[in-house]
Amino acid sequence: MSQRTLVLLKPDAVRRGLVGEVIGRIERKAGWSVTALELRELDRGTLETHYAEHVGKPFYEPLVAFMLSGPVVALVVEGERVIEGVRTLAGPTDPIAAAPGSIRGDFGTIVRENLIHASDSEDSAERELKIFFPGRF
Ligand code: YYY
Ligand code: MG
Repeated sequence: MSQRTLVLLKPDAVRRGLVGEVIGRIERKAGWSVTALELRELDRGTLETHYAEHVGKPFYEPLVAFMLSGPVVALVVEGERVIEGVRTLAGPTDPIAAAPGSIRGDFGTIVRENLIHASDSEDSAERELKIFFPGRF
């Protein structure tokens, strides 16, 4: 089942020069391809929409400050079961709990600075693609 998912390489990944490494892992999965890609700075409104489910939680404001701390790379990835697949490549939210071999497990230590966002379901992917690439998906 071919799908599309929204991936964000967070400001820590950009600052640390891990963009190529992370995109490389995604690109090397058989049959997957990057079909849109842009380096950009986000704004509060976009983040409030994107992270609507987390507004009001204790980690929300520090999360937004972090996501505004530098540019992100937004990309669309297409391919077989890519929604679940990119989440598997990323690993669990807490990088210390993430297995070595996963992106978060290999490169992260702090929960907030966990390098990558990936849509968590078909509904999320559809919603998030519209936020980050309006009119294109
Ligand atoms: O989908 P995922 O990114 O793995 O985690 P979410 O539970 O949706 O949280 C979004 C984002 O918020 C997470 O990637 C880091 C941050 N965060 C945090 O800073 N502290 C927490 N206790 C939970 C999440
Ligand atoms: Mg999430």
